[in-house]
Amino acid sequence: MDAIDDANQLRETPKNEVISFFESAPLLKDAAEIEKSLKEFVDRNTSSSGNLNGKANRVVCIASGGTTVPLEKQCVRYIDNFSSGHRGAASTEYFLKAGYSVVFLYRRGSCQPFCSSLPDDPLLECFSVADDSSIEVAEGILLKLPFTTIFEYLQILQLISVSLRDVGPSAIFFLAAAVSDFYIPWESMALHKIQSASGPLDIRLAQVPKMLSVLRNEWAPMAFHISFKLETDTDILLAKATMALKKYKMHMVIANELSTRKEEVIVVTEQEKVTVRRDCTRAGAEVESPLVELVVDRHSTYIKKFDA
Ligand code: PAZ
Repeated sequence: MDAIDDANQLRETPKNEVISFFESAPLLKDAAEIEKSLKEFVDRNTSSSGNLNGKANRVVCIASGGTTVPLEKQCVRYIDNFSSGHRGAASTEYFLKAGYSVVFLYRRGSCQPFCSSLPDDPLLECFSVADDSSIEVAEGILLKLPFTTIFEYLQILQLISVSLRDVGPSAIFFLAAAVSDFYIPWESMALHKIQSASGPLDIRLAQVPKMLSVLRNEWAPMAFHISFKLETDTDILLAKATMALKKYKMHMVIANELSTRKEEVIVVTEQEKVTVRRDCTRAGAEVESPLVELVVDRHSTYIKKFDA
């Protein structure tokens, strides 16, 4: 699903494409409830005395796991991608340890913080002692919002960005989710299960509008924005990451290759390209530990610019 061609990389996201994506998307269930929990969460964690987790007002939105593209409105089949959500779940743990409060926007069924090697299974949550939900309830520093489809993902991301707008430069968007590039617009989607008796299936997929630029420029213009770039061809990885940095005016693009993504990533900014590696000398060490450390450092520098 990640076949962006170079011509499209250079194209601005037309406003009408964004408007028509949201207007034609199926209504988000629980939108009012999500907005309410976001408001309470932001109020609780951005008081004058700092957040409940010790780091003055710093909040990170972590997007994790892959979005699906339904083929039918009453969905039986869908297009999916490989993302396990491990990156997002592990990073959530390190941001919490660094004193941030976290909005964890995750794919239902994907890896969860503090049990990231296990699936998101309600049964497992019954047995867990120090799991994510206990943190949310006990300390109020982790808000978990699930999505499945590309429609849900983008609608919830918009709600989050609007609710974090007043957090200004203290907010980070850490967009590790694998987001579909193509989809079937709701109005042209079959209502019922597609029948195999009709012969081979021809599907035309529309391009998902590039919401990164909308997020960066309109929804949360003061926040610190980090996107990810995944490729399987190392020869084009850095060029693609650098292009995304410029085109979407990201503060950081984290480049990774499919087969080595758990070992190393390359952090690309306007000033530097830093390779971050997992500490192989320590059993169980994860690349997300030094990665989040570096992000927190660069975020602190970013915030200072606004204090001056
Ligand atoms: O979810 P995961 O741990 O299996 O993989 C993480 C990742 C590769 C999805 C993430 O690091 C990433 O690159 N996300 C953006 C993918 C993209 O370019 O669409």
